[in-house]
Amino acid sequence: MTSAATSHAGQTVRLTVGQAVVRFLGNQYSERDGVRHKLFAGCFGIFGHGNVAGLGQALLQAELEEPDLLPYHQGRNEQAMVHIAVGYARQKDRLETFAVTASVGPGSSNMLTGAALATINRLPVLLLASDIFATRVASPVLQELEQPFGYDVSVNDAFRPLSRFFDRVWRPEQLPAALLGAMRVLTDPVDTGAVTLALPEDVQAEAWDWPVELFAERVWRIGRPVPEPEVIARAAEIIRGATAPLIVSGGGVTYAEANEELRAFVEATGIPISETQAGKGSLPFDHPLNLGAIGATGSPAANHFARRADVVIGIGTRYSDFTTASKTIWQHPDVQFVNINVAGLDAFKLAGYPVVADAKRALPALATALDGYSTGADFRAEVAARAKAWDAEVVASHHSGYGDGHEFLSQAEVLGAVEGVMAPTDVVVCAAGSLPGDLHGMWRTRDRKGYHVEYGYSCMGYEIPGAIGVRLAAPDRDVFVTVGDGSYLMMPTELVTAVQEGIKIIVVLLQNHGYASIGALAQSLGVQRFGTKYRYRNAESGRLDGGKLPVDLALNAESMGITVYRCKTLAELKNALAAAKAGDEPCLVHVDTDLEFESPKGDGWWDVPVAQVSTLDSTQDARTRYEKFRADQKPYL
Ligand SMILES: Cc1ncc(C[n+]2csc(CCOP(=O)(O)OP(=O)(O)O)c2C)c(N)n1
Ligand SMILES: [Mg+2]
Repeated sequence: MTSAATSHAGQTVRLTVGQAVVRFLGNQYSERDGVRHKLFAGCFGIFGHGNVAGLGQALLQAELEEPDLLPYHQGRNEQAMVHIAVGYARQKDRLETFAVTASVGPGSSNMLTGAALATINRLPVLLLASDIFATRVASPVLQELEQPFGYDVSVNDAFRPLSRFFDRVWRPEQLPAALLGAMRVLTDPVDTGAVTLALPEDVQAEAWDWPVELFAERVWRIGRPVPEPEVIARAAEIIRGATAPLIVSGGGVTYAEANEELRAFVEATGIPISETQAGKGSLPFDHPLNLGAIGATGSPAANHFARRADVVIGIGTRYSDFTTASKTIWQHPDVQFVNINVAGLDAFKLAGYPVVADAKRALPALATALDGYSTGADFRAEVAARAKAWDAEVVASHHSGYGDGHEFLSQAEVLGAVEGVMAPTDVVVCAAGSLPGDLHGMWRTRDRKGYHVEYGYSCMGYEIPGAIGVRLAAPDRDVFVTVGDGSYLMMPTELVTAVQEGIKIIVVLLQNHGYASIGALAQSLGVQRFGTKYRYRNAESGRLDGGKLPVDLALNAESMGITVYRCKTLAELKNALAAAKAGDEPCLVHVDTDLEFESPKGDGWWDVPVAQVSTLDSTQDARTRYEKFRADQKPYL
């Protein structure tokens, strides 16, 4: 949806395709609820052949002549630049984002993982992938992948299944339609995700006479589809029949900025909420009707009510396997689902009754239709009591004194210390490892934008760049990144970007010399922590079970110019975190933690198949356990 541009009929302006892209992007706006936002905060880029003389030249010219049009930022790794854009877009509730430009071949294909991540999380990012010559005179060029079956194929075709919109601009005339299509998808809450424009390197530098109106300011209205009254009436009828209803609150609640509508709905009806990873923070953790995390990493409180629920109201959730505990979490024989979602794909899941609408519009309508309905006082009291009991367990784990009796601190103690220093509106960022599970289950979120765990793709390496995006979007909030040593090693590169731009992120690096998460998973699946510890190859056994590797990640971080605090004790950690919070610069707090410590958690299951036959006892035992859990699975439709 776009408002009309002012008429410049007949006038043209001669620009390269690269210059036209920059000028166009700098003039796009989004609008929701009457508030206008510049759609692109800027463009991240790493140059090489393919974009240096096209988009690179255009960005330089803009920086010198019109610095606010589309400010350029440098990244170290193309995947990381996409993560920055994703972190930014999520913090901005999908109303604003960044563009990312990369060079031909590896520069562009490095963005593939970021594209998948953005699309899975339904977050808008614009990827400007450089492509091989349209003219093909000099083919094959450096970094061109040749296919014997078709000369028009390049590595960028791999973006097609990962993007919600893909177009390759072989000719300048194709550019206006490609740009408008890209904006339509980026600003559509149903379709949004990675949008990729593949721009051949010769075309980027080619001049064209563009109609002036292409560059007029355009405002893309982000709509709020309203529910049909008949649909609301039927949804209310289903809910009225419930004695133990439960809401599953997903990321869509927050993206729709429907948190207050959700609060009003639950307070009027007494229906408790449970939260997915993206939905964490839908309500403050201590709201008496917030049961906290649901599913495989859910709290015992939420999972208890999930098992009992006769009507489940999914709001803005895509019902991932972590949310449904691989479809074991619903145990009521007649459980029914009512799903409020802008996306039909999600609204129809679990054979639910679909309310295809915006949560901010649907919730008040449903509350009105449910006038007079409320869960019982005993039910509400039990909700509050179970939530409180779990919170007491969480707080106890923060103060367990584990580190006093062991070589290293426990992860729960570290999380308690981090939470202790944070203001309610500060943001915790994470993505992969054992931390997301602990954070989902245990983090005491106090603000609707205070929790940012990327768990659609759970991509190791998202943490640091994602946090940079969050901080760029919310400079008034301190951003604490919790990252394991494995994820850190995948992508520490953007520490350099944080230093370069003076972006204050506080990285808390938990060094446990391996993969606590996959180690525990492997053990539960009968695979004995195989391949999950960072150990020397042992000359005697021939296996990777020698001494610890002498990696010093604190030194590694220091070498990138960031201030580093090394902590061994809880007291040192608390001091370091306080200093980090008080400072203005990015910094990294390095702390050793126990690889085999397991935080308190609920009993949610996650379906990861176990070998059906094996010569190992550990695997056979795991298979027996696996089959028991599988019997609880409700393979709904
Ligand atoms: C890019 C990527 N590769 C592999 C995985 C699978 N994986 C999930 S967690 C994990 C280990 C994480 O290790 P670390 O960051 O040290 O955290 P810890 O498990 O020790 O808490 C792996 C390999 C992933 N999520 N992302
Ligand atoms: Mg680790």
